[in-house]
Amino acid sequence: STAKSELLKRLFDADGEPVSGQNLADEFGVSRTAIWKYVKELEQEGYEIGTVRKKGYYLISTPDRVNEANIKKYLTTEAFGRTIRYFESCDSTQFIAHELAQEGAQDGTVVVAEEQLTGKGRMARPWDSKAYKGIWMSVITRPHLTPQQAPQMTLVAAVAITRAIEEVTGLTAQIKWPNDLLINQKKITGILTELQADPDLIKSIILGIGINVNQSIEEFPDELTSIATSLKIELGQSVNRAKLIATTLKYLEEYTKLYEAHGFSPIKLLWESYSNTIGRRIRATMVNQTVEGLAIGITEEGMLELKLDDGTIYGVYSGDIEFRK
Ligand code: BTX
Repeated sequence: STAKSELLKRLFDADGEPVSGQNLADEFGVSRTAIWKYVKELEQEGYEIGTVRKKGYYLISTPDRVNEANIKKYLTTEAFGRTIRYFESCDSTQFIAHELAQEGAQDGTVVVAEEQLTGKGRMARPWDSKAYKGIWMSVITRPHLTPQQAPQMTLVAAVAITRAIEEVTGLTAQIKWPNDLLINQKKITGILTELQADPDLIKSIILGIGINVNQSIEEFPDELTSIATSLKIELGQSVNRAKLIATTLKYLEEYTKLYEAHGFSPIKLLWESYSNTIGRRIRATMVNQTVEGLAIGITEEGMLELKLDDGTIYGVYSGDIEFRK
């Protein structure tokens, strides 16, 4: 309601000083109870509001939200994030992004939620997406790439997110092929790349990005406490999610353009500089087989190259890897 947003504006303008509920009620032509109800609603939305007896209400803090206005404060991109669809709660931003892409959403459209009820990882695995604690977003991209070049967008996103985390927090994540970012060996980010394409034409690539930002360790489910971490845990202080989203979109746009214009080589260099995978002995589990060998590099196709014990070179196109001694 307009009275509610006017109330909020007055609280802002008062800069922490109390604002009389009675005066506001008189001015807006509503009851004091109505003012009190608006205050309660604002508290529901995450504003912290204090009361001083006989003096009125004062603003303690504004909510940390990843809504359009907060993201756009930091946004410097041309296309990415220029259209933002924001949800307090949803099943999965990925589902919504697929629908929007089908309906013709423009390149760089972002779907972001405070909470996902059924966030998903690869192969329908669940992705824990606690309310207000992380970045749960899907970016609809329409790059000029062939379907063969699409899977490498996961690596483009991994590099972009690593750069953004570095810029905003000073922390350096390591990329574990193909789609995990780790800090201190624990998962900080997951990326899910999905395609809408005809056999020879990409319609859209939907980049699902999950970043653990402000969870404390107790806020992860038990089964994740030994494998997951958040930026707050690693840094010892909270991180501004809206700023991290805007910075991620900046690098995502920059590196997508770089990939379109100059192919995979420059991305490959960046990726290798952040990777913890090359030079390690790993086991790769694919749909119908498992191989073990030394990770020697990634190819122009984003495939992981393993040197097996018999000396043959084996390309892993998709799958999960674990490090071996
Ligand atoms: P993944 O299959 O590589 O990883 C999923 C696995 O990661 C799970 O099986 C679990 O072990 C672990 N895991 C689950 N939740 C978390 C978490 N919050 N932090 C660390 N580890 C976790 C990774 O898939 C791709 C994830 C993409 C998530 C984004 S969020 C926005 C978009 N919407 C959506 O539903 N998914 C994407």
